[in-house]
Amino acid sequence: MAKKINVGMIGYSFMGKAHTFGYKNVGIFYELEALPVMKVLCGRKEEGVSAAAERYGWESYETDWKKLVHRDDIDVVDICTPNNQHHEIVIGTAEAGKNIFCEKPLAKTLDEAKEMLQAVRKAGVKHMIGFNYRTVPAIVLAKRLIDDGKLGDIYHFRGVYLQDWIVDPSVPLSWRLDGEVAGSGPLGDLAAHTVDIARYLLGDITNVVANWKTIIEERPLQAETVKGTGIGDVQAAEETGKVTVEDAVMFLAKFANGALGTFEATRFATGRKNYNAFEVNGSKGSVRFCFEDMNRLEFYSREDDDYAQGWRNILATENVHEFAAAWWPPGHIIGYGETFVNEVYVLLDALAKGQMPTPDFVDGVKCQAILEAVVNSVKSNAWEVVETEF
Ligand code: SOE
Repeated sequence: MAKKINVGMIGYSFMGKAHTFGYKNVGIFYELEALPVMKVLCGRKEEGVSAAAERYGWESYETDWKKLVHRDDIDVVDICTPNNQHHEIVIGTAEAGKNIFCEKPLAKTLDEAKEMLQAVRKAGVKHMIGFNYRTVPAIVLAKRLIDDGKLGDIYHFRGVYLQDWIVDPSVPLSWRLDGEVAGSGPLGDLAAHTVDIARYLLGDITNVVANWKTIIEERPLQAETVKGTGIGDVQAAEETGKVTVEDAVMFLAKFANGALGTFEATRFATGRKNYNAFEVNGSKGSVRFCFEDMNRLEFYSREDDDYAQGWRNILATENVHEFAAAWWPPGHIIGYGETFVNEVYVLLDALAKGQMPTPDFVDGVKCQAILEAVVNSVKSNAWEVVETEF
């Protein structure tokens, strides 16, 4: 009989649904040393969280996260709340001696993130941060090609994360547009992913210089969250409020390995829905990826015969492609939800073996340090050094 890992999850909207999808499906596709038990779902509104617990398949519900984290029958706490709650809940959970899986971005500020890392280190608990795109087979393939030297010396990383869900001025002020709750706009929500992918592929970033803009400064307040799966599914009120985050951000970066980086994140790229894309150029070749075609990686090699050089389009669904082997036969592609199943497998496999999952809170803090340097650069209008030792 496989061991069990008892999970308590805090938050049940978009990321809560995605993580639940992970726990419910991981045992179908992965041989696990320990199976997850979806013990308790936590949310502030009893009516909402009780209905979600029943629909999603959680054994029970709780409205007080402090009670959840102190339950003896919980082994790991999964934090899927808005960003402003991560700091308090992580510290309280670490003090309760529980392992932690926290959604990105780790925190609203670098100081908060450092305190969270200190708390989990002091408590000696395992910790993972939810950079789900690290489990996309095509992105893992990009890393394998780079690490195997197929691109040669790396010159450029070029990453964009483009959405357009708030280009309409009538879209209300949901929490992702409130600086007090989110900490930043597309910088923490989207560029955090691109920064993590860049670090996963090429290593640390040492300097940045940035620019950002709030394009629509006043929006209707949110009246209520309407049923639906979209992150922008909210009802507009009569009153309006100020947008207190950037709508679009761009920055240049220097990598420790000498590569040059360009980053862009916006929710005003009209027509782009979840356009999480990057290109890496090196002395021997290049790779290019776009999440809107997530099963494919484009690869160019100067080592091909000169008459045969061109962009190859690799379908990363073969057993030889990490994470792909767990899924369907070659060519039966996977989607966004499956990245959370892969991520939950990484978490549960590490916990069952008593190991630290990857990416962990050090990755979260290093990402936060880059985001913070971007904020500082917008203020100073100059290049900023990124803290890289934690
Ligand atoms: C909203 O922009 C969002 O849901 C992000 O919060 C997620 O991290 C990203 O994966 C998809 O878009």
